[in-house]
Amino acid sequence: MDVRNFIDGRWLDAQDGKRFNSLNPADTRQVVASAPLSGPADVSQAVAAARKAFPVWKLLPAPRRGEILFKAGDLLLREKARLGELVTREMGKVLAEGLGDVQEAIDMAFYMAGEGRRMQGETVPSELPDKDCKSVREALGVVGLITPWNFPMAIPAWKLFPALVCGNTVVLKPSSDTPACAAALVAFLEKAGIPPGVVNLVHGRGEVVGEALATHPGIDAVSFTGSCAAGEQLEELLGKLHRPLATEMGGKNAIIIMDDADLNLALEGVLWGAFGTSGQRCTASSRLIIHEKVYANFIAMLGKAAAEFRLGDGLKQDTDVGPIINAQQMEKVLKYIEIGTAEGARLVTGGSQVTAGDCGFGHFIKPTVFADVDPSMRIAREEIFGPVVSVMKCSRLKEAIDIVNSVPFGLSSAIYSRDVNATARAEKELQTGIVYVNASTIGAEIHLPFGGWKHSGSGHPEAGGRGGAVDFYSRVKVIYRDFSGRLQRAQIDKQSPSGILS
Ligand code: UN1
Repeated sequence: MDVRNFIDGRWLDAQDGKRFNSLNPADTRQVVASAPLSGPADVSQAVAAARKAFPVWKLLPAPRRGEILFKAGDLLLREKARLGELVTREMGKVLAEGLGDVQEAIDMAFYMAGEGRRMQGETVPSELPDKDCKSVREALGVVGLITPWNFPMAIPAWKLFPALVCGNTVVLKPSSDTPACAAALVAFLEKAGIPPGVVNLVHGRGEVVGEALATHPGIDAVSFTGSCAAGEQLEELLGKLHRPLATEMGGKNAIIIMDDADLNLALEGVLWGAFGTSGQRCTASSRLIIHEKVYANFIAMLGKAAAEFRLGDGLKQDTDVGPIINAQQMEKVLKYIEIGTAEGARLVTGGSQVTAGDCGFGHFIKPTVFADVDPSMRIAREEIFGPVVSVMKCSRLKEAIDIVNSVPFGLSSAIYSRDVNATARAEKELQTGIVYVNASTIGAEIHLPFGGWKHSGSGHPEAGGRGGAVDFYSRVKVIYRDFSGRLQRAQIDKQSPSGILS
C-alpha cells in the first residue's frame, strides 16, 4: 500500500520523491506500506498550510468543530474491523488489541466532539460593582504532534481530536514504523469534512521531520509521546524557544500484590499488564512487588502461565503475544535480559528470542520473568519496553510503596489486596499519575486525564477534558468587563454596603 503526506487538503509525495517502507513485525518479508521519506521542506509546506487555515478554523464555533469529529468517529466505527487488522499488520499487537486501539480513537472522537459543547471557562463575581469577571479558552495556533508506534491509531487520535476541537490547526508526524495507520486516521478526518490545511500529515524519520517540525518558527506548541531520549532532547530545544511542550515519555510501572490478594485475579492482571502488547506500552507492568508470604507461590503460578503463552502473528486467533516492533527494539530488550542475568536476578521463564516455525521471520521474544530482583538493579529501574517483568519481595505495604516510588518514573501503578485500608493507603501514597486498585497497570479510559508524574512526562496530561488535554491545547484568557462608567480600582476602592444601596 502506498501512503502519502497530507498537506493543505492534498495527498502528496515528499518533495524530493524519496520513500521508505513499513514492515509487518510478525513477518518482515511483508511490506505493509511505502511512505514518503520527507524532509524539512515538506515540514515547512505543511506548517504554512496549517498557518493559513488557522484564522478561519479558530472562528468556527467549537460545537461545529465537534460535529466534524463526531462524523470522523462514526466513519471510524463503521470501518473498525478493517482498521484493527491494519494496526495488527503494521504494529504487531494481537487483533483484539488492534481493535481496541481503533476503539480508543473512536472513543476520543466522540468524547472530544462533546467537548465542543463544554470547553468551560469560569464566571465569578467581581469585588467591584458593575463589573463582570470570566475566563475563556482560546486556541494556541499551529500545533506539532509527534506520535509513537505502540498505539498507532489511539495516540494520534489522543492528540489530534482535542487539538482540533480547541480550534488549533495541526501537523502530525507519526512514527516511521506505522505510517499506514496514521494515514488511515487522517483519511477519515478528510472524509468527515475537515477543511484543507487544518490537519496536515508529514511522514519520515524522527531525527529529521520530528525535529524540523518541533523547532519550526511557525509552530506554537508541541505534543510528543515517545522515548525519554527523544523527549529530553525536545525539552532542551523547546525550552530555549519558550515553546509549550507536552511530553509522555515512559514508565516503570509496578503492581503490588499483598498477602491477602486474590492471587488468581492478580495473576490475570499481571499477565495482561506485563505481556499484553508484548510489554510495549508506557503503562506496561514491568515490576511486581510481592508480599513474602505469597511470593514463592505467585512466582510459580506466573512462571507456569507465562511459559504457556503462544507467540505468533497477531492476526491468528490462537496467538497470545505478538512480536516486538523492530530489530532495534528487539536488540534493546535482549540486552536488558543480559543485564538482568549479569546483575544476578533469577530467570524464571523466557529470556530468549524465538526463531522457530512461524516466528522465524519476525521479532519475537518469549515472555520473560526475573525473580529475586533487587530494587537497585537496572532491570528494576529502567524502562525495557518489552515482555519482561522484574519481581521483588516485600514484607509490608510501606516497603512496597517505597519501592514503587523509588524510581524516577511515575506513570501507572497498581495494588491487589482485599484490605480496604491498605488499598486506600496505597491510593494516597503511590507517586504515579494513575493508580489501579485490584486491576492491572494498563487500560486507562479516555475521558480521564492520562499523564505521568516525575520523569514520565511534562505534567500536561493527555486525554480527559478540562484538567486534561483541553488544558494543554487551549490557553486561558481572563476578561474583566467594567460597565460602571467610572474608574474602579481593584484592591483599593472598597464601598460600604450602604454606599452601594444609596
Ligand atoms: C501508551 O502505552 O502509551 O492505558 C498508552 C493504556 C492504554 C494507553 C497506553 N489505554 O494502557
